[in-house]
Amino acid sequence: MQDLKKNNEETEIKNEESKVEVKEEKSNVVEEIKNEIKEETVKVKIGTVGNAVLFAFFALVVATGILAYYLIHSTKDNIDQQYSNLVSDLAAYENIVEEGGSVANIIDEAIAGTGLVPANNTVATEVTDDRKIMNEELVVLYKGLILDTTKMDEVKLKYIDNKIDESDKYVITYYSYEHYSYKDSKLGTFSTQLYDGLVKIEGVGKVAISENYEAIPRDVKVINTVPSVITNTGFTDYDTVKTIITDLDGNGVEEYIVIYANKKSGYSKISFYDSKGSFVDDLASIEKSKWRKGSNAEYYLSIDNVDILDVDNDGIMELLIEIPHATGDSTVSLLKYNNGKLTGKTRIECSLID
Ligand SMILES: [Ca+2]
Ligand SMILES: [Ca+2]
Repeated sequence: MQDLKKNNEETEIKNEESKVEVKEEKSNVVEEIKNEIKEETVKVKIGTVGNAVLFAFFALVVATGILAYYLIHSTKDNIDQQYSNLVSDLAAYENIVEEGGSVANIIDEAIAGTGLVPANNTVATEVTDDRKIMNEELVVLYKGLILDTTKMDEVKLKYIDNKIDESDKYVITYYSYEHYSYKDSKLGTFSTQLYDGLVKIEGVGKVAISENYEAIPRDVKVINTVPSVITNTGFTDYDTVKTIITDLDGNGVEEYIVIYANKKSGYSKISFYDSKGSFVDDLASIEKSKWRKGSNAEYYLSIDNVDILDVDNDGIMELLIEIPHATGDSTVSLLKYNNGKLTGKTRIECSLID
């Protein structure tokens, strides 16, 4: 009995031991599983961090791409703008090309004009207005040549040296006048033709002014006779007579410029009369003996030799008398009539003989 009890106890002890072992095994398995789960968690965490870095990298690549695209396109627009400015400026330099000027110089000058070197877009779109500001003085052109209007005298018309002069300042918008009235406003450009290496301005009217003001503020009329207020009867000898009637000085009464020619004697003349019809002075004349020799061409002073407009913006319309010369280059006699006084060169005897 004792033995049986002992055996049972031993068996129980063994069972207990085996239970403990099982428990320990279970515990170990649980620990292993836990460890495995932990490892997985760490892996998953590492994987999440990796994805975030990858995403950030991808985003950076995309952002860099967008930035590069923007920069390329904005730079391209910038270059396109500057290129078109360069092309338009180069057009103004085509005369230099004809002269055989160096292309490098042309490009240098064109770039200097556009401000291309600093990569910004400061090139003004209102180029003509900017250039107008550059001109300290009014520019007046007569048949595309520069007319100095600072003094009342017979003045020589000046060609433009587009290699030396600040020639860009002449490539501007001009307000043109023809036949005693305003014509239009247009950009004047250098002539493609050269005159002893010099140029003139093309694309503008007979008289062109750089500033926009009313150069013909009062009506200018032309009649094919001598008005009755002029009592001088000497005109009966002349075949053609034209009278320009206008209030030059703006004092409310009109003055008279009479142009007349005798086709038989070959004599023609331009004379000035005041508002009372009194003779003031002869402005210019030419006689047959001064016509071009060896030529059948007849020459009479005509209304084409006379222009009337305010060339110095003082409200008084000046007289512009074109004086022909044997060389072919005309001069212009500028005269101003104000307060009953005529200033300028009068009684000019024209000659077409060398
Ligand atoms: Ca007057
Ligand atoms: Ca004037």
